[in-house]
Amino acid sequence: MLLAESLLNALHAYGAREIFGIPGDFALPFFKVIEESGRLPLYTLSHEPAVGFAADAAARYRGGLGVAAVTYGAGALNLVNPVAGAYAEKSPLVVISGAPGAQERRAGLGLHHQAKTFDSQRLIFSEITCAHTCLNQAASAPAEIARVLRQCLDESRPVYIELPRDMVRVPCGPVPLLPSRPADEDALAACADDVLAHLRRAKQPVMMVGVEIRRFGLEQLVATLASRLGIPVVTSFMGRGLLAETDAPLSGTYLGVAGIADVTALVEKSDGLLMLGVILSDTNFGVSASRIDFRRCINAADRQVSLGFHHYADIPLESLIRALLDRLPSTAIQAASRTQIMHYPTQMPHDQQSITPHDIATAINDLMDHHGDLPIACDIGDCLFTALDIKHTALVAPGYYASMGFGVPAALGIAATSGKRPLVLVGDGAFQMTGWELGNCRKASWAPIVIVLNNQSWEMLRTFQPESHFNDLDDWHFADIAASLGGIGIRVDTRQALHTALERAMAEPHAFHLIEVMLPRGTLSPTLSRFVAGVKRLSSVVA
Ligand code: TPW
Ligand code: MG
Repeated sequence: MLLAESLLNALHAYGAREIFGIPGDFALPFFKVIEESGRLPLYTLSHEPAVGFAADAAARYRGGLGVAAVTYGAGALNLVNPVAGAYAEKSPLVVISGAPGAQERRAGLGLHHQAKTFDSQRLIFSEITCAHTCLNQAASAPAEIARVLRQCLDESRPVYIELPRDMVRVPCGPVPLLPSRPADEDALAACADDVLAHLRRAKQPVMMVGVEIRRFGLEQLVATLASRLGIPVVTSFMGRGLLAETDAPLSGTYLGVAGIADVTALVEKSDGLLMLGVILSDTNFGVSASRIDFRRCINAADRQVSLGFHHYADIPLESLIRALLDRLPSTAIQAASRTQIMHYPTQMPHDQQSITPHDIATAINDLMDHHGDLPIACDIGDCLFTALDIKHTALVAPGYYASMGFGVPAALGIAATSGKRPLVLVGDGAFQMTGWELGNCRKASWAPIVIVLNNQSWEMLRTFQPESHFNDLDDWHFADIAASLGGIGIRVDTRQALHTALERAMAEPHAFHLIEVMLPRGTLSPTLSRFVAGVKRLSSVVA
């Protein structure tokens, strides 16, 4: 077997289902093996940031590894931002970069795409990945690949594999399939007992779920745990969309002062907050109405559990949840305290009024009520706050690292890995960054429905600094580019036209639809208005 074939087999065995990439001469030999082996489908895109976002989103949506394959230097270094985002938001993204071979490294010349030294690139990636390796020896390659891929899954963070081009066709053995690193049984038992005792003492326990429960494939187990415990469940902001495909009794999404008041009160008044896989970030907790005392919470994330002043190391989330389930009676408890607060606006009037972000959410809810749920890929900007008024459905979004440009490529990742038709919510500023990637839909038969919230503005920035004119963007007429990219574009500025465009998109599923929604500058979603007010209030307290 060739080394590249070993690597591809291992990627598949550890859970990858497709590869996104852009080749270069240092990567051409590997891409040849990808194509000719047919082991995993290869989707080429137009610019490496989109390759990273698409692979990341495929991993988030499907669960399991996402793969981005690129060339050395100019290719790989274009991936730094998406990989940093995947690190921050715990997505198991495997970066495979081509690289110079051993002989050319010895030639004494500076090689094209070389930044500083041959190792510069690997060192840069070492900062934003949880494991890295250079496959420059056939004998150790299988063990190295196994080590790195196991770590990727165990930590649910990106890893970096450098593949020198002269190693691609070297004979190599198969890669062992390593099981995930187990917990210490005694520590796990003590921890689970401790957690249950803490919950039993609490008068108002609440469960908050975060992205790790999807990363580790635990949504169904968590839904069962929630029903056996009989306590209310909320998602974190980053966790929006979690449990949507289960029957877990969700009360809503916690967003402090920016969120629904009842959900905020539920979380902040709890004396037993059980956080499962939640990232302790400012976007999740920075706008709390009354500060949550994390020392009084149970926090299980990053293979650790802390509660009060007790700390348990090396406890995988799945082991903890299974240990808790083992200790609970198998019947669901119908708790009187269960509160179902989720609601979403519906029935947008089909009239000649101009459109607000709230109307967009309402129109999408109407669409899903009629045609069934669509998975959503969302960018950063008011579109993400608008998404909070949309029915709770599967969602991928950069809610913490907050890189613009994520939404469109993420939808391509969802489409590639699931075959489903995603809905994209993206602002005009973010669309300027990666919207062009829609040109890759036709050859792959993807047909996302893309809603561009065109306020001709970096509106989120304007909310913080209204006096700055540089936040004004020009009017680019995005709908007009759709036809040349192989899709259908329509610009809408009334609620009637928005409704008609969405229905048409559902009726014509064979091409992407770009619905450019014109919004007057300064029209914000209700959640962004509350978020901005909250942040301003908090920063004035700090100042
Ligand atoms: C890669 C900083 C955060 S929000 C924003 C910027 C520039 C404006 C977004 O404009 P858009 O949406 O997309 O039109 P809206 O609703 O605000 O009008 N560069 C990157 N990522 C981020 N987050 C920024 C800059 C930013
Ligand atoms: Mg905008």
